[in-house]
Amino acid sequence: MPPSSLRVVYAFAREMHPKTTDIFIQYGTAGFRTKANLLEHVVYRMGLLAVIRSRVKNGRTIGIMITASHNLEPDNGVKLIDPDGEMLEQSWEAIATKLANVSDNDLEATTAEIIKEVNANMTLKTSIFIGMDTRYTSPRLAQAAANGVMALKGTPKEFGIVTTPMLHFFVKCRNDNTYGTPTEEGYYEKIVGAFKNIRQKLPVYGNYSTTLYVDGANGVGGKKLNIIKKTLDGELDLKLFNLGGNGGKLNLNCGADFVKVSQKPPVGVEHVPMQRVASLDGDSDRIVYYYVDDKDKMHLLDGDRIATLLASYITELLTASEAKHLKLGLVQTAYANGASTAYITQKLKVPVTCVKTGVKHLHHAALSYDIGVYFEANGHGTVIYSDNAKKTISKIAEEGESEQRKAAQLLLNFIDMTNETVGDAISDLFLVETVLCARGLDAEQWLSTYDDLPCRQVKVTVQDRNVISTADAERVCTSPEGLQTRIDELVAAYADGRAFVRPSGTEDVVRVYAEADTQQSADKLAAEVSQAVYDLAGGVGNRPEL
Ligand code: G16
Repeated sequence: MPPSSLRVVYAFAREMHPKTTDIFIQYGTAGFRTKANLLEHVVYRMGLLAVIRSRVKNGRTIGIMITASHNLEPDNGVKLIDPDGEMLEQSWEAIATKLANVSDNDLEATTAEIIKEVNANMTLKTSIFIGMDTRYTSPRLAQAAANGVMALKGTPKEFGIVTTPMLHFFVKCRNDNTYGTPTEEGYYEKIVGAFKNIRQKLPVYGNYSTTLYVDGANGVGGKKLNIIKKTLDGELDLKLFNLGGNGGKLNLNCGADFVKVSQKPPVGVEHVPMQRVASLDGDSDRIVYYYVDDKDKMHLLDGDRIATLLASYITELLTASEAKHLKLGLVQTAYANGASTAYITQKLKVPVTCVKTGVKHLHHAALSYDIGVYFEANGHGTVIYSDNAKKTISKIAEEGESEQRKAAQLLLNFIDMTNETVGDAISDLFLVETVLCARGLDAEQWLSTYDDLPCRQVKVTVQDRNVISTADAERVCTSPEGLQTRIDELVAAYADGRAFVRPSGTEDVVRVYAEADTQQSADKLAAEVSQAVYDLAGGVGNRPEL
């Protein structure tokens, strides 16, 4: 593409997607996120960037997802998906931020500069996959993305309303046809097909019940499960709630983030004592489980629980198939409950790596294992298998002794059921249900594997959350001065106390996490640390109360 044709980039911007705000926006934990009405020019420019990125990657397909995932309805967001279905390479986040923030007048020149800097061959043909969540602002933003793609002579392919992990899957399949077919049907065929396959081999027994309640967060995941439900032939009896009708608002008092952070059951879900419930988030990239006991107490089974359940089952199958030499490891963040880390390292004897928040960091760290299980406590995670692991397991499934072969075949189904590109609530749901079924467990038995330390997570609003810097996988606060010393003093007063603070990359808040030996202590520690943040990091509004 000769530089003169970049004029259309400016023309499109000025006529259709002008930059109407001077508010600086940054590529955060999972792309750009803010109020939907501030995003149109950003999304248009991400359409441009997706084409440039694709051309740097020899014309391989790139994805653009319009979603603000767990955020409330007025927000929206955009993130780019790299050719293997993973999050955008981190070194490109700064480029994305630069392009998002230049004035319309500088857009043409900046686009030309970026093309030169990354050495993109602008003559290559390219297709860009675009998906969106159910927000009413998403169609308009998806159109802006498509216009950005066309402005640089790329071909947009729009998938309409899909879950975020589905779009990651489509991108991967488009660039690697051994992984699957890049359509919604292809996704169901692979993931749900593997679940049905494995269920033929694992009869229901023990305390496991095939009835599962689901909180769809009034988002896209519940709608897709409604399609899947009809094909399950009784293998799993899904009772779906919060599907977006009856005035239910996206992620409002429901969904995985609400359940995890507030430690309360969602509204809109029928309560049946001891019934296992899976709670998804708005774009279905996260899942947590819970049940309410006969005394109305809610018990949470979060991402840490899912990680330990999957890691222990995979370990069991590796042992049975005599592929123990494959190195399995688990990746967590600072939010992981201390009791889960102790259980994984001491009981399961599985190595653990701790990294910064954001699946991009977890995914990257998990690649260093033959089999990497990664989960954030908030329910965002998956399992990834190296080529070596897949080859070894396939070989045993074909050539091993009878018992080894059986275990390896189960593992192959398990791999097929996994969306390895990113955390996927639907795929994770089928993985969890498989393990619970294989072990004959109900939710209470699942919970009994270890006792969580009581914890509390809260948000503090400050003038500028970027005044907070952290180190050591966000476990240490390096600025503002004095804050970490204050946190250390506060933590020292509690048995099993631990606390950290970090700026959110998806909301305009500082997050505070605390755990201690009792819920009362965890709550108090979280409140004290919140006050320290408010005092030392420029709190706005009311000072948090003890
Ligand atoms: C996104 C990221 C997650 C992260 C979460 C919260 O989730 O994909 O990795 O844990 O945001 O991030 P932060 O604490 O920086 O706001 P989702 O489900 O919103 O896409």
